[in-house]
Amino acid sequence: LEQYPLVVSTWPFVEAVRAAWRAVDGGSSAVDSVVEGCSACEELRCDGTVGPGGSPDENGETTIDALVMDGVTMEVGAVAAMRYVKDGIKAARLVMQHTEHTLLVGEKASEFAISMGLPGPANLSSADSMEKWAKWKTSRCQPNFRKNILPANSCGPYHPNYLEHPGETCSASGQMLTSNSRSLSVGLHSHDTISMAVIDRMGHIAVGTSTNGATFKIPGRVGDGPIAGSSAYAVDEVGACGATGDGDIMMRFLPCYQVVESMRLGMEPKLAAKDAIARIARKFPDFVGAVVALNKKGEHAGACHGWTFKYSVRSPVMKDVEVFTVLP
Ligand code: SD4
Repeated sequence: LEQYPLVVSTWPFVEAVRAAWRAVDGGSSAVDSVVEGCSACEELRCDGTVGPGGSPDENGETTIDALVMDGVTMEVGAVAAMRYVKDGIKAARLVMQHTEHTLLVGEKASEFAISMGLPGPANLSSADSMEKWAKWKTSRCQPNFRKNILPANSCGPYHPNYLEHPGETCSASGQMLTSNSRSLSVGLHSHDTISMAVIDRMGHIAVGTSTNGATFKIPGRVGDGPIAGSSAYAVDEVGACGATGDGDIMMRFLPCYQVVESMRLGMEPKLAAKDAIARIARKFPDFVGAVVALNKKGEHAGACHGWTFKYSVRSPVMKDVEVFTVLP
């Protein structure tokens, strides 16, 4: 079939798409190609928000959320808030292929990954992540993910117990953050998540995601990244979806499950993507996020809210990866 193989990914993660394309064009399965693609992103530290050395949490530690899903078997493997191991997507594949489970978390996920042969324990901090964190830690008004804790008209420096250690009253230079400026300034100042779908030569479909999650998150926070149906979803007979954005909000709506199920009922990718985003925006008009939808005909489309979204595609009729821009 001329429309296969096919690779689609959130954001202009061109090298990652090329890596997945090389694999799938060379005959690898959809699952293995998606792992190749997301691994490339982890190694390249796409945007400084995927793989080792990316977005730190409140304590300055970088952790990894990742997921892989096989659209043929509906098997899923995922790791959440994984520490000390660089290879998020490979750890997710190990969970899928070598356990009866779907999701492992934290240090136990790391222990499993290492016991199965992945390198570790490794330091996931980089000069870049440490510098970002140090700046945040010492800034006068720290944007953060807590709410209903700060005394009115005050903010940072961050302390876990604001009630005992009230923040300073902010001058003109600092201000309390609304939820929208929070997403923009805390978690989502860059692209944050690779969510990739691959259709292989057999026409089989798989998806994968990898991310450090939200920058300066509360330690232990798990976003949409490792949640099937939220950051990604694949159903062999229908198509696939990848998502990126404010995971704390998006994971309440399972937008990728919504997209695939809408396509199953006959919606075009564009309408399915727009509908999934609109459902979230109706309740959370300030949320920032996007989805990319792909059906089995190889038709793809994106929809976004609160930012301009780009996604990348490589198909047999393209000479190289092409980047598509979606306006809110
Ligand atoms: C998260 N969804 O952990 C990720 C972050 C992201 O674009 O995708 N940003 O919330």
